[in-house]
Amino acid sequence: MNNLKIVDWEIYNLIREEEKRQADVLEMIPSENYTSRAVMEALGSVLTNKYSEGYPKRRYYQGNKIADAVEQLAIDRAKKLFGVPYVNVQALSGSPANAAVYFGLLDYKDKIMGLSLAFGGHLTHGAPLTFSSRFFTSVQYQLGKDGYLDYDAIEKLAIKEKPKLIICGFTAYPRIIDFKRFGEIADKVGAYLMADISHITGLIIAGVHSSPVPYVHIVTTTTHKTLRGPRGALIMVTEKGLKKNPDLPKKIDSAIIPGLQGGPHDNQTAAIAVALKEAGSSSFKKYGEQIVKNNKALAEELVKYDFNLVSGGTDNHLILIDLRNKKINGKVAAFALEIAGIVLNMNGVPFDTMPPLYPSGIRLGTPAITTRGMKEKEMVKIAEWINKVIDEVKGTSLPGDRQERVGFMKSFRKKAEKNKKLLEIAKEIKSFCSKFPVP
Ligand code: DSN
Repeated sequence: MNNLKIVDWEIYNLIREEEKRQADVLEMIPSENYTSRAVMEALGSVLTNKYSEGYPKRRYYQGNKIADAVEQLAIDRAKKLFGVPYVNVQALSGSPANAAVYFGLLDYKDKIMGLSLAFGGHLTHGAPLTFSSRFFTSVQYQLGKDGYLDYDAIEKLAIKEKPKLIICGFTAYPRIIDFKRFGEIADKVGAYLMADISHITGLIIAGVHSSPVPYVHIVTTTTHKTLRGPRGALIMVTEKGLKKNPDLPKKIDSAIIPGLQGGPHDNQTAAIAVALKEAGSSSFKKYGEQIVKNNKALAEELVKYDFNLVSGGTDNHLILIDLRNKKINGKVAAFALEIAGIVLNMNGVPFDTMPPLYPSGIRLGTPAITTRGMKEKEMVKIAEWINKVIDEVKGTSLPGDRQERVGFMKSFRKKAEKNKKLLEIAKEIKSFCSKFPVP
């Protein structure tokens, strides 16, 4: 980054600091990962200079022969990897991808049915305040008391509400999704079925989670989570989708442009193509398998420390911990863990009585630390550290009053930043992390 250093030392230094932060801590936010250097090189290439409104061989501007080849490669690789007949690689990220599907398929106020945010659905799956509930009529399903999807209840709701689109695929669900069952439910009520597999794409490619492709009409995914690519998204139509409506590709293409976006980011498209090539390798299969092995090992260890895991455990890359038995709020815990070098996120848990900004749980996972080469043995140590941190701060009670909570968090942060035990753990983690190089 020699040029950057000369032109803008402030941004240069911030990037260097972030590089160091990412290397020194355990990155355990389950939606984050480390891309390869090859992906970053494509992302930082001259392709960022080009405008390419339209699609390969159908561009509005001149000079797009190379952009066409880049986009076509990304499309072809995605088609092959997922086994689908149509892919759009232009959505800038997950939310725009989902928006394009809704605007392409639905009319204003048509009914959509997704998992509630409070139970692990995504914002764009019909959550209040978002475009998905403001432009469309949103009906939301929940998890059962056991933390699992309750397919009978989902079916009953679908029969009652008759949504035009059902959404499956989640952001905080630690179990395998039965896409076949979702397919049967959607077919029964004549709804379109979309699977948002953003979190589990890498696991599907690696064969450690079943694919939704035979059962759903549309698949969306971000490209930067378990897939390990740049930020971006794919929208796919399946054979089943084409059978239901042969116009789906056309509808989605035109929902992206001119509907929602202008020119695609060709550098991003190239980086997606690189990530797809990497994901097609045999080492990626091993990577996906190891994510799940690590996560299961971590879950087993956490249970030994009396952590209450939503649904009792995990089948995939993420773990949701309900901290109520530890008498600590998720926000307080996430902050203390960050001081100690364990980066995860606060998260609501099913039937949470706390508001989203002070939820009762935390969400963590193994995609990024698996990229660094950590294995089951390392999970034992990580669980021990998590337990030590929570032990250090548990019992820290959050004031009931909203205003008081803000002041409380400020003073908690100040104290935590000087807490000797947390700082000691951070040091240990930094030295531990140095043995597992970031790509
Ligand atoms: N922000 C993503 C996640 O963390 O799951 C979803 O958009």
